[in-house]
Amino acid sequence: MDRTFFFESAWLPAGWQDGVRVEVRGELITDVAYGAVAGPHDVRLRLVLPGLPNLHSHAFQRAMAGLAERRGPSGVDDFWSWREVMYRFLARLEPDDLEALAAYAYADLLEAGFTCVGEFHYLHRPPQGGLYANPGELALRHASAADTTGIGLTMLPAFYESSQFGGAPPAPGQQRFITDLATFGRIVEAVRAGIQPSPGRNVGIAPHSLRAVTAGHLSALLDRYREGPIHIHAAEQMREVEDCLAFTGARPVEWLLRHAAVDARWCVVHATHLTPGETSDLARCGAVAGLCPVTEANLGDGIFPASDYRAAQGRWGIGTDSHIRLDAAGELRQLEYAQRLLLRRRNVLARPDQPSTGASLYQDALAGGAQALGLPVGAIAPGRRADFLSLDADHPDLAGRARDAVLDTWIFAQGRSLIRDVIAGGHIVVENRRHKERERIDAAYRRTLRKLLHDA
Ligand code: NGQ
Ligand code: ZN
Repeated sequence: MDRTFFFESAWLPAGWQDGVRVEVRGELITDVAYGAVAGPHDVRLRLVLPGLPNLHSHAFQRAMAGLAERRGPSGVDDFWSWREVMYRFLARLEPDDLEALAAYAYADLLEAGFTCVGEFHYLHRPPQGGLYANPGELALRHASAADTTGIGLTMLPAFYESSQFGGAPPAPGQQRFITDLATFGRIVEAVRAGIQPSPGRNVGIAPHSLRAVTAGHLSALLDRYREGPIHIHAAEQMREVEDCLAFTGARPVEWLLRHAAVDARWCVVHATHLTPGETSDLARCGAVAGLCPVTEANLGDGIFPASDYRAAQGRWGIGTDSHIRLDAAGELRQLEYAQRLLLRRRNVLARPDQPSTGASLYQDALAGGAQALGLPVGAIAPGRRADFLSLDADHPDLAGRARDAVLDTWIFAQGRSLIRDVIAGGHIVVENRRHKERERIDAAYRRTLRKLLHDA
C-alpha cells in the first residue's frame, strides 16, 4: 500500500512544522517534506503527533479493570492481595477468550493514542496443565489481536519458574506460567515462527522478575538469547526490595546491574524503589526504565525518582501494564503530577533544552518506548513506521493554542478525548474517535465477559 498524507501542522523531530507531506510505502515513512502543499489524493489531517509506543502490557488484565477496587477480607488491600484477584481471573482463560480480551485492549489502546505495544506475556499453559499443541498458542493469539486491530507488537514471552527469591516452588495460582528452560525455548521458537519481524513486529524475552527467575537461569537465558529486547519487572514493591536484600544482600536493581550486563537492550519495568546510587547507575547503563504511572498509582507501588533519573539523563518510556485506564496523555500527566506532589514544585520533568513540560515528556517517552520495543517507531521521519495521531483541532480547549501549547493542553487539560484519528503502520485504524473494528471487537468482548463472569 502506498499513500501520501498531508498534515496542516505536525510535530517532527525538528519541532512543529506546517504543511507537512508524508509519503508512506508499506508500513514505513519514506519521505517527509514541510512547507508543502497538499496533493489531490493526500489523506488530510490537521494537527498531528507521532503515536506513542506502549512498552508494557498484560492485555488480559484490561478485562478486570474495576473489579479489584473493593476492600478484600484481609482488610489490608495491597499489591499482593490485588495479585490474588488477578490470578483468580486468569485461571479460566482459554485461547479464544484471551484473543477477544487482547483485541479489545488493543483497540482501546489505539483510541487512547498508543500505536504499538510490548506484550509481557506469561500465561503459557492451558487451565488444566500440560502444553498447547502449539506451545506458543496464547502468545500468538495476541499477535492475531494485533493483526485485527493494526497495533504494532513486540511479543515478550516471559520465563517464570518460582514464587520467591531462591527458587521457592510456584504457588497454585502461578501454575499456568511455569516452564523449564527447554519448554521456554520451545515457546520462543513457536513465537518466532508465528511472528515475522517487520516494522511493526518484534520478539524479545522477559525473565519475569528476580522473584520468579533464579540467578543461574537468568544468566542461562542471557547466554542463549543474544539479540532483541529483554524486559524484567524489578523493585515495584518494598516487600520485593526487602526480600531481595535478605536473600542476596543487594537491592533488586543493584543486584541486576551487578550480575547482568544491563544495557540498551533492557527495559527495567517499574524500577520504583531506587537509592540515589541505583538511580544514576540505571541511567548510565542505557537501559529504559519502563514506567507505568497509572497502574503504579492504582496498585499503590510508590513513586519513581523521575526527577533525579531525568537529571542523570536516564531513558524511560510508558507502559499501561494492568490497563486500569487507557490514556497516553494521562500516563504522562500522572508521572509529572506524582513528582510535583512529592517535590512541591512545578514543571519538574521539563528538559533543560525544552521548557514545555508536555513536549519534554512526550519526546522522552517516544524515544524510550521505541528503544524498549526495538521497533522503528516514535517519530514522524523517514524509515519509521507510519504511526500518527491527529488531535481535534476544532476542540475549544485548543482555541488559541499553537505548537508546544497544544501538547501541554492535550496532556494536562484534556487527554484521550482530544484524539480524533489514529494511523498505525500507514492504515487509518481509528476514525473520529472510533476503532474501525469496534463493533465486532466489542461484541466478542461482551460475549467473553458474560461467559467468564456469569457462567462461573
Ligand atoms: C504481572 N503485574 O506479572 O502481571 C505483575 C503482577 C507479579 C505488575 N507487577 C505479578 N504490575 O509481579 O508478581
Ligand atoms: Zn507487568
